[in-house]
Amino acid sequence: MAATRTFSIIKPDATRRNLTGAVTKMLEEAGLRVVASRRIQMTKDQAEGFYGVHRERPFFNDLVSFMTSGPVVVQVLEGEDAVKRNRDVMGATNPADAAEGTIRKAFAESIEANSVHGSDSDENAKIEIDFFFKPEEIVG
Ligand code: IDP
Ligand code: MG
Repeated sequence: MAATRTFSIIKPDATRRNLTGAVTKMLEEAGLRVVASRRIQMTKDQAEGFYGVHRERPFFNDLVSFMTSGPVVVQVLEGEDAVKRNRDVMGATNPADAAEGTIRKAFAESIEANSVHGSDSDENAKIEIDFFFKPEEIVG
């Protein structure tokens, strides 16, 4: 099967605890390759745009505040069935439900501060990658 791409964010709760390397190691051990990476301070506009699908959810404003509360690392990951592979190693949204061996089980602080984002479909992966990266910034 051909390699595909997905989009990942190491969230502020993880960068604050200096877990960028630890999270990336788990992604790599799951068979994903970092083909683009940038550490940024997300603006309110960026966070609102990125999470636009959640605009009507009760936690939207808190989520935007959280995602702009510190640096994040935006990454493009490549591997076989990358979207599913990444979702599997991330674990459930709520760390209380996350399986052993997943990033959220190991590191997440709460259902909100859950250490990582990962695209949920190939379509959204493309949209999310394009939101943060130019084609020439992705080197596989
Ligand atoms: P996902 O990140 O596992 O795909 P989504 O439902 O897409 O989960 O939610 C996006 C993000 O919004 C979550 O990762 C988490 O940071 C936050 N979030 C989701 N549900 C809740 C909630 O019930 N309370 C607070 N924050 C939430
Ligand atoms: Mg999601």
